[in-house]
Amino acid sequence: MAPVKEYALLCLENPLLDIQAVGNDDLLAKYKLKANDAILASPEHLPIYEDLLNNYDAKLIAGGAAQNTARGAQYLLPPNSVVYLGGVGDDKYASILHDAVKAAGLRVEYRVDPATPTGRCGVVITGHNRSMVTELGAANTYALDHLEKPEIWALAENAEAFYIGGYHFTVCPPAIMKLAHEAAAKNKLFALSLSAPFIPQFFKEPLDASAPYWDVVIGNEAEAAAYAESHGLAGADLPTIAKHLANLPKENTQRKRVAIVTQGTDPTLVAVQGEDAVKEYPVKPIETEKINDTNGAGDAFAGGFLAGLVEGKPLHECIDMGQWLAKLSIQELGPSYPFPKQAY
Ligand code: 26A
Repeated sequence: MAPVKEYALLCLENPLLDIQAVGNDDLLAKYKLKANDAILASPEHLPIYEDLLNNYDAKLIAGGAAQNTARGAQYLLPPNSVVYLGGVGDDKYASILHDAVKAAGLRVEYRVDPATPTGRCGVVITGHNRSMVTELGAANTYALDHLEKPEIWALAENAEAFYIGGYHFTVCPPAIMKLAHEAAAKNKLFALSLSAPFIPQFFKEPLDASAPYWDVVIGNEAEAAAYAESHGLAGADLPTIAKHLANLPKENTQRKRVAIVTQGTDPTLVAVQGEDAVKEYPVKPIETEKINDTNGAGDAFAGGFLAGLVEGKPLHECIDMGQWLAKLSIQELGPSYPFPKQAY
């Protein structure tokens, strides 16, 4: 296997601090939340952060979906393999994020907006479900000026693979497209997560503009179903949706697109552009008592999967690495990975 180039993987999205607690149906009802969802906070949601901290013994945990993925990929790769971009404020929450990524060996290049607080995500755990309410704060003021700084763009030019959290479509589609064009022009890998049902529902236009550039697209069952619904495929089964995603028109014809649909404990579905069969990969079994919480399981899967791709591993092994890291992550509190490090 070829050695991994320094900072071969560059990730972009929204750095957030998770305020995570075990909740109950009353708490969900109070803020009109679904048990398993991810939304942007409206004004009526804003008291939830203090509520979680004061009344539910919430923990502060480094989050932001693609930042979790970046930490996950770095977990499996040699030191200095992954760099992550996003926007934060100049506050206590940003320093908690800095400490967490430092411990994980992840390099971050944050755009600092001193006028806006670091973004927060309230995470309400009920059983194996998690409901997330995000106030993006400074993550929302990320802008192209940061990506275009010579020292930051040099990182993009150096990278061999990009991973975009789809949540970033709510923030700065031009930055996503700039990386997409760089990838296609130089035959680099461009991977995207659908992130949440509301992305294909409400951010269809920028999502679709990026679609021709996807070499890899990852979503869970709810995100795939939401994509289908907003693209005239309502009610299609998951293998059909995976196949549809894999075979959308593609800009860079030197790579075949891979579409992955995860579905919790059910098998991971993998469709490859131009191939008839949609393959199923059963997930790694785990005893229910060992599951701490499933928040971040999908991010961990993407992290393991991307680490495999960056190392040039065959597809089936990349899937296995994703499933392995997801299994480790759900045994931790929040979107975290065990320390000391376990070897794959
Ligand atoms: C724009 N939104 C809503 C978001 C997020 C988000 N990350 C970026 N943008 N909403 C929730 N998350 C993160 O998802 C992780 C679990 O997959 C949370 O911070 C959490 O760590």
